[in-house]
Amino acid sequence: MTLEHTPSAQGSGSAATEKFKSERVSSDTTKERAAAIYQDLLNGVGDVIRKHEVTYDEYNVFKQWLIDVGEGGEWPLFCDVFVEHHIEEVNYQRHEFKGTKGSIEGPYYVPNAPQLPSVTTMPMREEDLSAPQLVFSGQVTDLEGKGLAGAHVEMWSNDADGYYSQFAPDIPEWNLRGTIVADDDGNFSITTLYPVPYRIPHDGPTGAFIESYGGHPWRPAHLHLLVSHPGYNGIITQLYFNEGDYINDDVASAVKPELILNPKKGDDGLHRVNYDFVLDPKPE
Ligand code: MBD
Ligand code: FE
Repeated sequence: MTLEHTPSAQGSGSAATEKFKSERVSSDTTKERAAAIYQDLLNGVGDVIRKHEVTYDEYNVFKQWLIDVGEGGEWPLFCDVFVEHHIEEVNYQRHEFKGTKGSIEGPYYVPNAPQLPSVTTMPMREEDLSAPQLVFSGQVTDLEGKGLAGAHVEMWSNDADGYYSQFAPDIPEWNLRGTIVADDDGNFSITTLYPVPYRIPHDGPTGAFIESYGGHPWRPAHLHLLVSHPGYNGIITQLYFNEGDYINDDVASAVKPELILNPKKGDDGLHRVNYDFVLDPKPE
């Protein structure tokens, strides 16, 4: 790892915050629903304070920490690591999807990654190419197993040093990012860096939070995916690797057993694995 490749939490955090702000989000939540959520939220905070008899010093450290997270641009990072898995599970169960299980998006998705053919190698730097490689192939189908021609498999992952392009300095813009266009039967085959465990940025307030309770900032090795086809519910998910470090101890609590791959190493040194994505039709 070279020094130029060491991004600070501040740098990756504020890049994630700038990206998030550009999305201009909104919600049509009613006043009644807002009141119910806020009451429960504040009552929950009150219960915790009473249960643990939180001190004024602890309260003031908390206020300072909230300020630090905002100034460091780490709210997208903190929320996606510690809160998003609840949101993802609640929404997944509510719609009773039958297709491939989703998982959290995390703070580092970038839309409109360049299109790549159905059989492709991800854009990689030399240091990524000289690390172990994975051939990840599969088919995108509907619930009946019919291939979805030209389905989009958007994939993004961290590099050999553990960093995401566009969220760390000195990495080519679309490194390890791409929109793979499946063939007429929905098939794809992607050669990529065999993912390595990833440490979330930990030199800022999110790291201080983790340190304060004696935790660790690691996520197991993972691939991020957004699989979509017109007329179908797009899925955001992640795939993990059997027996990898932190698979049972993900700081972001985002591993699901259905999403763990078991690649086999071939005589040519390449690891290969197959995984099919099943998309639910859009309601209506
Ligand atoms: C990541 O790479 C990630 O996947 C999540 C969920 C949070 C921070 C960084
Ligand atoms: Fe990630």
